[in-house]
Order: sequence, then C-alpha cells, then structure tokens
Amino acid sequence: MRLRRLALPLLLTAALTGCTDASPSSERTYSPPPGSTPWFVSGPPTSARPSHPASGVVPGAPMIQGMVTGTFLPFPQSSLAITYDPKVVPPGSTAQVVISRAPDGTRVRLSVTGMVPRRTYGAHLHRQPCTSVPEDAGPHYQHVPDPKAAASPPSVDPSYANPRNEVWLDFTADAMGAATVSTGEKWHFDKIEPPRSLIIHAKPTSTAPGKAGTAGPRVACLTLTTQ
Ligand SMILES: [Cu+2]
Repeated sequence: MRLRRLALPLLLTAALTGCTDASPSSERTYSPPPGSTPWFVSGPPTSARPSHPASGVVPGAPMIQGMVTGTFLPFPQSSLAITYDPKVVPPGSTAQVVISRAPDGTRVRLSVTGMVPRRTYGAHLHRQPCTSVPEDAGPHYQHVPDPKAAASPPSVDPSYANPRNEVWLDFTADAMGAATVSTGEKWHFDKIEPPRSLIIHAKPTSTAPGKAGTAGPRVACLTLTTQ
C-alpha cells in the first residue's frame, strides 16, 4: 500500500522531468556553439564574399534592368557608391543609373549631380562590384568578349573596345555640375554575369588603337545591384 502511494508521484516526477529536459535540448539545437558567429547574422556565406578583405562589400543580385542611385562618399563611409578622388568626384555628388530592357535591345541612362562644373568624364559599365580598390571593378562589360584580353588585359582593340560592344556613358557636367547621358545597345545583358558597376574616370574615353576604352584613373564607382 505504501509502495503504491509512492509510485504515482514518482511516475509524475519522471514525466515532468522528461518535459523539462525536452525544452532545453530543442533550444540548444538553435544556439550557436560558444565562440561562433550567431546563427541570426544574415548575409551570404564567407565563401561567397568578395576576395578583397578591405572591401566590406556584400553584393546584391545583379541588375538586368532597374534603377540604382548612389551618393558618392569615400570608403568606408560608403561601400556601394565610392569616390576614390574627392577633388574630381566630390563627396555628396550623386549618380543614378537606369537600365531598361526592350525587345530589340538595352537602354542605359546615367544622371549625375555635384560633379566639377564643365569637366568631361569617362564612364562605363564594368564587370565587378565596387570595393575600396578601384581596380577590383574589373574590366569593361563587353557583349562580345575580346579573346586577346583574356591573356593580356585590358581590351584596347577598337574592334572590341568600342561603344557598340561596351556601355560608354561619358558626360560633361554643366555649370551646376549636373549631366544626363543615355546610350542604347542592340543586345541584352548576360543574365548570369551582367555588368556589376558604373565606373567614372577622370578623362574622356579614348578610341585610339592600343588605348581604346581607356579614360584615365578610376575616380568613382557605383555598384549596380537590386537591393
Ligand atoms: Cu571604365
């Protein structure tokens, strides 16, 4: 009789202990191991991040069409719209790129504000996103890639480095430092590897053989991504 009275509380205690054990173990499943990065930090895995450690840039999806606007600031104040030369592209100046896709081709419009009044700049779409290092934006986006440039970059052959095979957006700022320029191409961007940045250069773009597509130092960069 005494044993039977004791058995019931013991069974209840065991059942309750089972419940309370289950709860912390399921919480442990979602807890990060000590010293590791918490699981709730968002962003792509480390392997998907750009190789340059100083960049801090985590690119979004590439932009086939759409609009991106950026205010140029020195890195790291901005990692998506960076001025590399504040004398040529003053901090606070802006750029907006609009890409529209039509059945017969692609239209790209660039509008800028806050540039040096009456100065002429080179501007192109480049293959890689912006980082703190201007050269990281890679070469110009080319519809038909220059086969020689794969072995010895950059592509300076006018039959590939031209405004029909690349997207050139050179502009001259007005008295207020503003400009708008448009260009149209008879092709569409590659869906997997579209251009990832707009680079503004210090000089107008050359068309001479051996120098075609060059436009002086890279002075600013705007990453083209759908946010
Ligand atoms: Cu360029």
